[in-house]
Amino acid sequence: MKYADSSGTFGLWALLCASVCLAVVSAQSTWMAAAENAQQALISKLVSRQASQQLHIVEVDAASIAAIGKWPFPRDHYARLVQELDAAGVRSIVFDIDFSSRASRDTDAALASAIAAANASIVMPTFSQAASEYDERRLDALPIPELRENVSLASASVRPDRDTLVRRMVYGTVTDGTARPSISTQISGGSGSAHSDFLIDFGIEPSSIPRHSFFDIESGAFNPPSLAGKDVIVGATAIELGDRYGVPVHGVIPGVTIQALAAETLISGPIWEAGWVPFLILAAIGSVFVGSRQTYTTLVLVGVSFGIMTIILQAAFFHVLRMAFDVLPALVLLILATCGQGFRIARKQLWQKGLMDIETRLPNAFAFSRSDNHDREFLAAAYIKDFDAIQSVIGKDNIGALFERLIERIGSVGAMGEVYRADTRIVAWHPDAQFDAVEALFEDIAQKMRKPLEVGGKRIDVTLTFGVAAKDDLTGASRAASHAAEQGRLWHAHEHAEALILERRMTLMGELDEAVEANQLQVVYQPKLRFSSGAIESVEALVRWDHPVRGRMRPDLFIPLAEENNRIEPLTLFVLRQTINDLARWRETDIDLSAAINISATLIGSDSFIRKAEMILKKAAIPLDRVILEVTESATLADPAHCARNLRRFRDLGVAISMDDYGTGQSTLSYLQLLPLTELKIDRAFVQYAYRERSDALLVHSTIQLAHSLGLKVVGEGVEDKQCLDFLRQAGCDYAQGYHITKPLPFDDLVNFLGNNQYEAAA
Ligand code: G
Ligand code: G
Ligand code: MN
Repeated sequence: MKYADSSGTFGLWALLCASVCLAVVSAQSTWMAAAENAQQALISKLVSRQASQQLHIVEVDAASIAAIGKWPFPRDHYARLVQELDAAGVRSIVFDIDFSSRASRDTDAALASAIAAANASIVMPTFSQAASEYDERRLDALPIPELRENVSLASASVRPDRDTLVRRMVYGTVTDGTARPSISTQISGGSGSAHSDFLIDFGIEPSSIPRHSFFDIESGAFNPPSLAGKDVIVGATAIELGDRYGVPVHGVIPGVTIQALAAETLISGPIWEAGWVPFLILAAIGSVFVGSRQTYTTLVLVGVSFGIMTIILQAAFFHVLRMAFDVLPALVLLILATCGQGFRIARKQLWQKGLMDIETRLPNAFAFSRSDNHDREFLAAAYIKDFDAIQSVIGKDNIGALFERLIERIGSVGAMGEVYRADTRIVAWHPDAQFDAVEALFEDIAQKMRKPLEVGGKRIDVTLTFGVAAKDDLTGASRAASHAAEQGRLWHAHEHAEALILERRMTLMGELDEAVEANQLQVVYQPKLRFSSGAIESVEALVRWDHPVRGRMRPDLFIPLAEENNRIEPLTLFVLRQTINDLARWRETDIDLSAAINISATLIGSDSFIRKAEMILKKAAIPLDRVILEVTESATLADPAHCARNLRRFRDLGVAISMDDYGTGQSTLSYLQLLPLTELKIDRAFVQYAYRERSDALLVHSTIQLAHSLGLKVVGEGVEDKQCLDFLRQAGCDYAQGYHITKPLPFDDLVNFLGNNQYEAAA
């Protein structure tokens, strides 16, 4: 069943466009930014790492305040701190402490002279702040002039994002027309343009930055070599000093720690921000995969793995290459694609449910209406007789199995293609057959249905009737099939189909007339093996039609038509002439055969035929006892007495008379007495399985007895295997005919066949 699926690529494009729009909008929107920040924080957490150990923090902590007993510290404490650190050989001392106002003259001087004496480079902060709460002007707070002399100045400003978290740090600021580096730029010795900023790497573990208490350093209670060559940043960590900010991952931390983390970030090299495009492209590729999943399980599996892959890749890029990406648009695209595909799977399943018969899982009438039948010739339907009785025997649960077996059986006759359950008790299909072959097709199927179906451990007899209609007319075919059931006929054609069949037949009959003249008809011969001599003494002539368009046609496609349309006489006369010619040619090569010609019952009553046939026979250059007439049609003879008289005229010429297809139809016992017969052919339906079916065996045995008692020879037809042949021999049958000996053969092939004695192998 086909399912329109052009929405696939379109859907993908729509998704892509949607997520690009989303990415653009997300750059503006607060909550999208918040989501992006949250996931980046997650990445930082995933890839946490240690600080470089080059940078140490000297904390103005609670212990130092307690020891010194005063805040702000008198400046001589800073002087001692500078002296101690410098003596330890630090490379630089960076103050994240405000020196913009005077303390006392002598302590300020003490600090100034300590700075002047130090070898280490000293950095002091400038803070940019609002002039007052509602004043937009920004003032720059610089250290007092005495302290400023021997230090570098660096900006210590920290700028939280709108959600109050600090994520970024500037490379520098311009205050009062002077560009100044930020503390972190100053420490790392890097450069960058003022006002442009960078992401602080919160993957660096703050606790891995070495720390010292202010008072311990001032009082010399530390290990000086551990600080040699290091950079030291001095700042407040005591909670009561309030210099604290919220950051991602680590919560609220002191401003000095933020400065340290920013510096550490630059020491490792700044993070390159690669935006949202690369991962969106990756997600687009992922969406193609997602979009081709057909089950929920694989869909979720693929969707989730692409999501996880995005996070892992991003973490890897961050950790190894120090690249940060915006992945939210990509994740949104993946989620949308997964949901979208999930929706499509659901829709498709629902759709298929609507197209499927629940009991049998066959496509239903609705499915038929959606299918395309353009290249089909016609539609056939089979109606299951006594369906209710069958259902009550096998149970509702086995209906599916019943249809399965049934379709198997019908399918063994000819290809069916898609089979639909048109109705509770009707299946429909487009036979792989020509219109004029429907009758033969249905007869073949009916023949196959004689054997019971095995369903749920029970043997069920199923009788079918058939209907045909135009290729797209399901109702017509179904009605025709149930109509046939009501009428007790094998099949029925819906009106339109009937007209079509009629038309086809008429053209076919016109063609048959031409065929006789154009030599398209051929005669092939099927040998009969004589048991008593083990030799082939007789053959049956069978007509073939090599149709220029339809190829070789089976006689059952055109013989019944010819009979109905008065074309059987010329055809039969043709076969008679041809067979007599061939018999004469065989005799020239010393092959002495008898040949049987099939004569339709309708012809036996025809005086015109009898006259013409007599003429041909009288002129024949062969002994007429080599000719056998096989009376084929099993229907009642119109005027049995008249027919008997006609046949006697042939008998009088020496021609033998055979009764074909004995055991089927109306070939009644009375004919055996009435007609001047010499031979009886038992129908293959009884012969084929007589070796294992008791009732068949009984009929074969009694027919042979009866025939012999009437002085008739008996032929067993349709011998397809050795068991069958052996059975007939033992039953006292006189001749055997069938594929086991050979199929019907053209003239030359038969000569070869006899020459090679191939039949002996069969016997
Ligand atoms: O093998 P085969 O498919 O040829 O035979 C199919 C049917 O056609 C058989 O029933 C056979 O008797 C019949 N048939 C074959 N040839 C002739 C013929 O020349 N005349 C008539 N009336 N029937 C024939
Ligand atoms: O008797 P009648 O003319 O109906 O039989 C001839 C038909 O039987 C032809 O169609 C011929 O091809 C067919 N036929 C001959 N031998 C066999 C056989 O062994 N098996 C089957 N199924 N058909 C056979
Ligand atoms: Mn025959």
